Parts: sequence; C-alpha cells; structure tokens
Amino acid sequence: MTRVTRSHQQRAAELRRQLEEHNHRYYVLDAPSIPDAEYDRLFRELQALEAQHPELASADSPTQRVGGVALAAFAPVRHRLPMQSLNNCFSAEELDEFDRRVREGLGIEEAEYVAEPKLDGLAVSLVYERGCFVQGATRGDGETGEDITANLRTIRQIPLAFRESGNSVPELFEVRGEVYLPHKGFEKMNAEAAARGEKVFVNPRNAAAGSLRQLDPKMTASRPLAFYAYQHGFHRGWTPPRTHADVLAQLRAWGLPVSTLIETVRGAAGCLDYYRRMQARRAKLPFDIDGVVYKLNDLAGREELGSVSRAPRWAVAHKFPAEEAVTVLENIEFQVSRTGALNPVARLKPVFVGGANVSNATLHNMDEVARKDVRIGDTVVVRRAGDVIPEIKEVLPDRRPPHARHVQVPAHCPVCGARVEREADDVNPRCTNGMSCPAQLLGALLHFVQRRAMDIDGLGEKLLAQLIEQGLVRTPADIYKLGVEQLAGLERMGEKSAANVVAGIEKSKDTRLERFLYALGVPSVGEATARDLARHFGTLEELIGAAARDAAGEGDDSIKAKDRYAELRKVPDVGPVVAAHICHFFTEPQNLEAIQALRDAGIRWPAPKAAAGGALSGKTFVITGTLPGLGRDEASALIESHGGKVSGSVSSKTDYLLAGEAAGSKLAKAEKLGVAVIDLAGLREMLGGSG
Ligand code: 5U1
Repeated sequence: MTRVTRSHQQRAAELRRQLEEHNHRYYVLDAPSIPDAEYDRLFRELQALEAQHPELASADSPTQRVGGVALAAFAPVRHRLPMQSLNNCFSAEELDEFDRRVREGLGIEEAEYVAEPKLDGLAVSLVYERGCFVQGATRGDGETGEDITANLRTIRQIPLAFRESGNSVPELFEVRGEVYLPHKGFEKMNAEAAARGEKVFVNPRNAAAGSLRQLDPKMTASRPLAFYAYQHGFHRGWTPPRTHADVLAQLRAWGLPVSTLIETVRGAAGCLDYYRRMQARRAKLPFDIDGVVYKLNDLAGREELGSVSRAPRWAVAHKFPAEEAVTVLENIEFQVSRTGALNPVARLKPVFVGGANVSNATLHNMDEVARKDVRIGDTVVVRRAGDVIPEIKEVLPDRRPPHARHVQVPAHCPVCGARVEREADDVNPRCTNGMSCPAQLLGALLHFVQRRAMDIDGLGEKLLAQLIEQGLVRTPADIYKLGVEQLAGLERMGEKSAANVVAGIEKSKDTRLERFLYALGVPSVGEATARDLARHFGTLEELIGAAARDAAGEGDDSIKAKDRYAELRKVPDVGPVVAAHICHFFTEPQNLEAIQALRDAGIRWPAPKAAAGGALSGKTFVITGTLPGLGRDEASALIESHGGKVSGSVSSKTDYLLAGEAAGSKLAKAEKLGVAVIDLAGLREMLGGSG
C-alpha cells in the first residue's frame, strides 16, 4: 500500500464524478453517452484505487452501493412528517366533487393541478443530509416505517448525492416517491426464478415489495428495481418554491428521477383529459400504473386546505377501473372473523384477473348476496382493483345452470357449532361463542401478534392454530405462559425454533401503549385511532377512567345524543360511533380482566413523556400564515414535542389557531367558531418561555 497523495484524491474524486454522471445519464435520463465497457473500466479503476488506499473510502462512492452485511431485522424509523395516503376517486363526478371542494376551500374560480401517473409500487422516503443520501424508509403505518437504507442504496436511479453542492443544497431534505419494478425487470426476475425451480411472483408490485424487504442488500441489488420521485417531505434550510411543478424541477436538477409523463393541467376538465390520455397509453407503458394523481400546484393553497383523516385535501388519486374476468362460483362458505361475523366467501374456479390468480372473492355480507342474487353454480364477473380483495361484481343470469342453488346462513357456527344470531341493526349474523370459538380466538390472536401490534416473531397462523387445538392458548395472556418444552412438542417445531418463539414472546413484552391498544382489537379502533387514544390519554388508566365516566352518562336520558361520550370524543377524529365502541370495550368486565392478565404477564410500555404530561398535552393546534423565523414543520415539531397535536384544518375540536402573517381563511373560520387565536409569542408563553 502506498501513501495516499493529493493526486490520488483528485483522481478518485474525478472518477466518482464521471461515474455518477454516467449513472445519471443511463438510469435517470435514459440517454447513456459511453459504452458499458468504458463505464466498467472507470468503475474498476476507482475500485482499485479505493482498495489500495482505504482512506479514500466514502459512503457516497458509486462503488459502495451494495455494501454492509445482512441485517437481522429492519429498525423502525419515525417519519419527521407523516407519510399520508391519498383519497381515491373513481368517476368524472367524483373528480368534479374533489375539484369543487378545492375551489370552494380556496375561494378561486379555477385550480391548477399537477397530474402524475400513479405507479403501482411501494412508497418510500429518502432523507438527504446536505445533499447526501443518509436514510431510506418504507411508509409503514405512515408515522413509523422500516429502515431500508442499505436496500435503497442499491437502486441505481437513487442518487447517493445531489448533483449540486453549495448553498442551494438544504441542510435536510426528504424526498418521497415510489419504488417499482418495470415489466422487463419483472419478466427477467421471474425467468431466473423459474430456471432455479423457485416460485415466481404473481405481479410486479409483489415482486418489488419482496425485493425491498430482503434483509441482505445483495439480494435487493440483484433485483432490477427502479424509482420515481414525486413529492418533497420534511426539510430544513430550504425555502420551498411557489409550486409543486417547481419542486419537481428542483428534484430533477438534484439528479432525482421524476416521471416525464407529469403535466400541469387546468381544472377538472384538464385532469379528465390527462386521465383519458394516460388510460389510452397504459398498456404500452413499461411499468404498471393503477391510475393517475392530481395535486394542487400552488403550495400555499395546499397549506390552506390541509388534511383530513390522514389524507391531504389538495390531492386525489383517480383510479382506473378495476379489471374483470368471468368464472364459475363453485361454492359459498362462511368464514368466522375475530368479531364472530360469518362472512360469506365465494370459492371460485381459479381465474387470472388484475395480475393475480384468484380463487376466492368476498361477498361482503348476506344482504349483498341477496341483492346480487348470487347462487352456487352461477357464472359470475369477478373484479379486482390493485391490491384490493377481489369481489363478485355481478351474476350472469343467462348462464345460470338449472342446478344453481341459494345459500342459507347456517344456524350454527361452522367452526365451533355454537348458535348463530343476527341482531336487528347488524348486517352480519354472528357466532355467539366469543373467544371460546376457535375461529374467533384465532382471529383475535393473529391480530394480537401481528407486526404492527405486539409484534411477536415466529407465532404464525399454523402454530397458533395448533396451540388453540391443544388447549394451550385460550386467551392472549396464555401466550405469555408458553415455554420451550410445550412448543417443542408441536408439529414442525424443534428445540431451537421453540426457543426463538419464546424469545420473541419475551421481547414483545416491551411495547408502546398505542401498539397494546391496537393489539386489543377494540371494534373500529385501527392503528391511527389507537395512536390518537395513547397520545390523548397518555396512560391506560386515564383511558379506562374516561370510558367509565362516559358509560355512567349512557343511561342518563337528560344527556342529548350529540353530547354523549363527551370525554372520549375529545380525542381527535373520534366520533360518536367509535366512542361508543371504545366505551363499551373498556367497561366490559371480561375485557378489563383480559387486560389485567396481560399486564400481570409482564407487558409494559414507557410512561408517557412530554406527550401526555407536556404543557400542550391534549390540545389541538392548527397553524396558518407565515411564522417569524420558524418554518411550519418546525412549529409542528415544537408543539408535538410538548404533547400537543397539530391538525390541518380548523374545526370545533381545535383548541388554538397559531396564526402568523398573511393568515387567510383559517383565521376567519377560527374566529367564526370562537377558537382561540395565538401568535408565536403566545405559543412560547404557553411553553413557559422554552422552545
Ligand atoms: N404520483 C404519485 N403517487 N403518489 C402517491 N404522487 C403521490 N403522492 C402521494 C402518494 C401516496 O402522496 C401525497 C400525499 C404526497
């Protein structure tokens, strides 16, 4: 090894610059300017130089795309700003509705939109620190994703460093976009898998998802994944331009791939025209798209409109119609869900539709079966849209055979034999056996152990079914009594696997309150509501206390319907129906016993930090206008770090409007609703002079 000299450093820098440039031309612009052999020669020269002088190594060198060792698991990453989802529209009328809401919300005659293809891939977040790619994550539940940095680095279209340097590069910048698998890559990957005698992927989306979730980045590197950037996320040290189109131009200038199919259009008519043109081009595109996305171009207008229920009001996905196929319905069976509902499921003669083999389709409920007059033996149209569960669209009555027959709801549960009942206001007949029904128990346990709930590694459906069958698990708390000796005796379980499962169970005891609440399976409480409950109440005791107080008012006829469940309804996004479910769940003695048993088993979570005890705990803020010296993201982070919640729009649940200069319609609405309006100084005062 020779001593590294200035000329070595210069040569390494020059090689990296050239390689990045060729990479960009090849992968992003699709316009290579040198032959592959020449690229390989430059690459090998850099590799040799770095091997000779390890001091020259740099994480953003093109030689370092596939590096590091295989991981044991992906670490969680909390997104600095939630990764929202999009509302969908399926018709020109729904598009008009969306456009009308945007125009009315902003008080304008015509809105300008950026129209983009909606790729059928996986949303990811890429964080660049001073222009260097430092962290990549999956969307996860929108608030917390998984750290897949090493895998994303292997995607050649993702620049390891921005193409610009100096003052124009932000201190911190988050790019959002979609990882997808082009058709060619998908075919190549499946041909290779078939040649090895392995299972092939059914569609590019599944193949892309599987590739990104490889613990060994070398595996991901071997998959021909691609990426398109479509949005900015959190940023520091960057002043956003006026429009989304300008943001996209900036992303392109930094070297990120942005779809060339993106256009700026005017009004709903411009959107619809774009939709029709994309629909016509869809079959010829080199990748799957399942619709188009329209986003308000004006960024200030977006701030005004805000979000509702975790989706922005300023954007919408216009989905292409679902794909359909005709097949024969061979049987209707009833599946018992974790809530005891007997859901009719159509067993079909297998048919390929919407990129997947389909042999089961949902029939939703018996009202739907009656409405569509579905009978066993019928020829039916099956519809499948994207990753949505396939459904029976309609029956073809002309093709009904004479032996076609109606299906009856069984009087007894097909799994446990208990009585089935249907209450007057319920669309579903239900098994009346609660957790004593193995199907309900299995459903509840599968929900309980899933990754986003208690996250117990190794406890899959087959193992849980065996544990139930052998009577080893009758309640979720029984899971925590399992030992290696009991598990090792089960089918396909050695000592080592059993020890791994026990370790997974033990590890799951350290959790977070929101995960525990979600794991309990309270009717109509999904992950987002569980999180809101945990944030609002801070402790389980507070939540149970509020449920008890709300329940006490239930029998009081002097309380009007709209005032019922007042405490639970203080939680953002919790309305009367959800509040009633929460109230009933947390006052039912059996549920409280089950919760106590779990806590006795050792399940614990950290005491609430600022989130509950902070100066702003339980208060909901909306931010509007320009705040002196503080970006909106920073203001949101400040409020949240003191336990407050930031919402996108003013409603009767808003406690404070934090208003800066040039506050617009939100200020007027707050004044109309009597919401307290404060400025930045007022916020700082509430924080006791801190922040
Ligand atoms: N093209 C495109 N797809 N897509 C998906 N834009 C886009 N924006 C998204 C999502 C989820 O989210 C917005 C909320 C920024």
